[in-house]
Amino acid sequence: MSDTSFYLTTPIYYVNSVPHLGTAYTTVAADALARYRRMMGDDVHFLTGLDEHGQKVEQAAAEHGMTPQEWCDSIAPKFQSVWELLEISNDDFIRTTEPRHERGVQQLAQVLYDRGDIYKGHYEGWYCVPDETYWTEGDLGEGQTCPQCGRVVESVREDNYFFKLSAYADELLALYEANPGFVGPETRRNEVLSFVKGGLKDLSISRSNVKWGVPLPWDETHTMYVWFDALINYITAVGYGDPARADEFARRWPAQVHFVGKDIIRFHCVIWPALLLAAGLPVPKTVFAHGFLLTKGEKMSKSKGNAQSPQDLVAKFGVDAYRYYFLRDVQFGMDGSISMEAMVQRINGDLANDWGNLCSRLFNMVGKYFDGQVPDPAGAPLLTPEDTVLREIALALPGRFAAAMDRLDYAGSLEATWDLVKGANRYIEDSAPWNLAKSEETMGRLGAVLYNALEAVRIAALFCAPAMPLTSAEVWQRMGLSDIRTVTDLPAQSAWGHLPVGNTVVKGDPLFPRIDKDAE
Ligand code: ME8
Repeated sequence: MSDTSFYLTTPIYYVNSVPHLGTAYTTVAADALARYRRMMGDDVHFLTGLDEHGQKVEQAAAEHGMTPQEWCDSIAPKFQSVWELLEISNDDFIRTTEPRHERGVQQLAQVLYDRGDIYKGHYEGWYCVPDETYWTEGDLGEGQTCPQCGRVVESVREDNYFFKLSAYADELLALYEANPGFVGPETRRNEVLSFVKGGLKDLSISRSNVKWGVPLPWDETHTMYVWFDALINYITAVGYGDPARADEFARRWPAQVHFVGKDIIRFHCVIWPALLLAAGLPVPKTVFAHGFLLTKGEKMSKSKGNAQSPQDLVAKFGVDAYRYYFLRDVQFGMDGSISMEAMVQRINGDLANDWGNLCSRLFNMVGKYFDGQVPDPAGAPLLTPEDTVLREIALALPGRFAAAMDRLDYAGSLEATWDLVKGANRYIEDSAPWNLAKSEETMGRLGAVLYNALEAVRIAALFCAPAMPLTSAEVWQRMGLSDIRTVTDLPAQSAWGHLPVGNTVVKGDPLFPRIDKDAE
């Protein structure tokens, strides 16, 4: 394992809801990066988890006649099982009600208190319970509604403890200036900059009327504001607050990427780094905020009722097709419309026709012409122009893929991969193996053509693996190769000519059955 720690996180999701397309979107995207970095040999640590405290959870539990802890315990397995279904390869799953977290949160609060960054004050203003966010009168929409979610806010009058957020504005601006990659994408960076330049107010970090939370260590009549508690999960999960895990914390922190949606950018790009700066801890390398998934005119659910859940879509299309669609069809960082039509089109076009069909017909020909064994390309040593073109596409892919993934441009990374998939299909058309098979004299060339096409498939499967781990593993297995999920040397593996001659190739069932449009 390499020395390079690559620590990445998703938001910890509220337990007032079960996993849905939005939370699954962030989690799948983070998973694809985690898988890619593992393939690059990094020592990856991928964290997701649950945000279990606060007024909203207190209320949800009461509505269901449960204690808050019982409520959380009933929701947590639902997240874990959906993440398993979606092949999420998280290394840890943190719940903010765990002692390891509560201990660390209390420690951080105490550090800030001791440094004089927390003081007691009085809060009078508005609070949106679903968003767990404080608002001032001037922020509100018509009818005293939350400017973010549009729901009616509550009036709050409490003695609270405040964090001196306003004192960190200059340091935050210096941070954004010195680290242009701290907030991504660029549009979000501008939003954060103008927010901070507009002036920061101190932040209430405790609630005296909410019982379901971590008590402040110096005043147990207050519980911590749920966002203060939640943000700190990113460090408590990797050992902050536990002397026995000091080495682990030093190795893992700071994180490489926090994946978040654009709705929670201020918490992650303003409050979180200010808390870390105040505590004298390093800030994360990047907070990347993706856009919202939008369903045009309820297309996802209209005809089929409840097709909105990840489970329903996976049952219909399979997990790899699900993951591929969201990563390929929505430009990561922008809002994106999703629809059943677009999903079926991607599955039938890119997956069934281009990729699945390439594997089927190629493996079929190897079975038919070479008894299911990888032929020796040495029978036709000369490179034709078609051979050269195919190899060049394959040689360019690792660099193009890496550049796209470094920008978290999943669509771009898959587009680069599809150049090879399409190139291989074209290569087969142009080389017409079925004609070469007609004469003994061209059998050498036939072997070379099939070898080259198989090699393109082997390499394409490698680059499909972060998005589509199951089918890539299946393709490698059908080619007699090792478990693709154990690859940690992607650059070496993606060099041309690794496919062993004589490997057994089996055709198998279609990787991606075509979806009958009328059935949808
Ligand atoms: O905010 N499109 O949790 P949450 C894309 N507990 N992504 C979406 C989405 C949509 N329509 N809807 C939700 C919280 N998401 C806090 C986080 S972190 C310290 C605490 C995704 O359950 C997106 O990542 O409301 C968004 O930021 C997140 O779910 C909000 O999840």
